[in-house]
Amino acid sequence: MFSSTQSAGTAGIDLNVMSTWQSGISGKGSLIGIVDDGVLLDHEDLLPNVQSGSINFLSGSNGLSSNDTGGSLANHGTAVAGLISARGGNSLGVSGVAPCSQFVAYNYLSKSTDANMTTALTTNKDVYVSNNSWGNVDGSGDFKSAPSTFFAAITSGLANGRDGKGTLYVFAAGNGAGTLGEATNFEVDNSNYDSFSHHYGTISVAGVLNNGTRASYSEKGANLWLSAFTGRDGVTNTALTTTDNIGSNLEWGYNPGDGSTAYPISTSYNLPDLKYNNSFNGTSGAAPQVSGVIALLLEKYPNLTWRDVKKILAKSAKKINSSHSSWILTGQSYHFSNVFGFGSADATAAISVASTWSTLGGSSSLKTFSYENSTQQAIPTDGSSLVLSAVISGSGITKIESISLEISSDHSNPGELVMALQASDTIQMEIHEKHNCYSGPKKTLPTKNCSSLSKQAYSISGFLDYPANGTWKIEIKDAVTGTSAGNITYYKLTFYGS
Ligand SMILES: [Ca+2]
Ligand SMILES: [Ca+2]
Ligand SMILES: [Ca+2]
Repeated sequence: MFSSTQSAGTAGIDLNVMSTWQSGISGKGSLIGIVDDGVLLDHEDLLPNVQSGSINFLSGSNGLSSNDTGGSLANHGTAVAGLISARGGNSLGVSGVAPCSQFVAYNYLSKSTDANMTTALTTNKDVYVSNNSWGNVDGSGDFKSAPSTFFAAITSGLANGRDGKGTLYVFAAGNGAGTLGEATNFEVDNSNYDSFSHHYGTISVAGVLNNGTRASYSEKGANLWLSAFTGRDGVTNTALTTTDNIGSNLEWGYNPGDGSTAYPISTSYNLPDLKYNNSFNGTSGAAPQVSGVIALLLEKYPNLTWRDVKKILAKSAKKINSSHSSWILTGQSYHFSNVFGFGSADATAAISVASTWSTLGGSSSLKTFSYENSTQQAIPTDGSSLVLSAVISGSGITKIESISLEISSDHSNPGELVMALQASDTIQMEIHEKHNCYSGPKKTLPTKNCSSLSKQAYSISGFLDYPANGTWKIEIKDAVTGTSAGNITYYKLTFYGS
């Protein structure tokens, strides 16, 4: 998180928290909701920041139980919690990004009913930031839905959290781009294919290594908002150091004391203190850093709405790996990449941008405008593009904050399609790429046709601050020529903004 005192990594490739901490900002008063498999609440370096109100869906109990909110199931959430809210300055273990923030934990992933999800995401309206280092199962390449209760819960929390200023929902982008060790040009999942990742109000976080390059597993997506730091296996590549779950015989967590780690690959080295591990990784490790940065920002400026925070984070993000071919300079002067989002989170820059900020308002003043078209337009079989147009006028939206695109097609294998959304100024954002789908979350399994596009939704972040009025073009190409290509039967654009 802070690069210059570490032996590995590139100086300046970090969250830029030091001057924020030195100015006395540590997340005090910011409440985090950790939606995960469970958190070891009485961990020595977490307990000082535990707030009452955690829910254990397995036992039905509220509050701090004797040991944790998930027993051996609390491995992942305990690591996530430490990255945000391990207490700093206590001469123990580690420090989270927001070392004096407080948190409540919900072990939804250990009993994942829709009702529990809604509870975990919305029951405590005082939650500033809801951290969600989870999504649908990675690595099959297929479109994965989320229940309507999910979208309702997020929409409700944006509108009703923090007295109408909104809870911030941070999500891991997903680890299904490939598997560890694969070339970075091997794409399976895209973050947008997972419906948990593309609500217009959420913040999807990609993972980069400590030299600013993409973590090979981190999913691309037009829906990405930010990046933060993560690692590999902790052996040949640096991984994240954080709090670790312990059991009655200290056998739990990613550092169970037997020289192995549970995820993603085994390693022969970890820390001697089994209450901490140095092998956590994935976009699950990146998202909590953004949650921590938001906790710092909201301590200093608690009146910012969820919309303010999202735009401040985009404006203050750091362009990393600046020669990467994915970077686009938009017509509104943002740098955007479908690998890195607007860039890596920068705490000190965010607080600086916020110091002169005029509020956008919350959900109640958010404008939406939709255009839809039921149609029957053939996708060419010769590799040329079908271009669908949407001429928008009278939207009343002069500054877009997010775009949602829904598409239906009778194409038998939409994995063959390449799709992009183009604004009036001809800047294009890639929203779907040619990829294989597998019969399970492993590329060694047989391939299959990807499931059909039935009002499949994609979220597009990069047209931030564009006017909605104008001519939008959706370009669709079948990258596997000669075979039947099918038709586009429906498309809908929804603009959110002010
Ligand atoms: Ca500590
Ligand atoms: Ca995924
Ligand atoms: Ca352990």
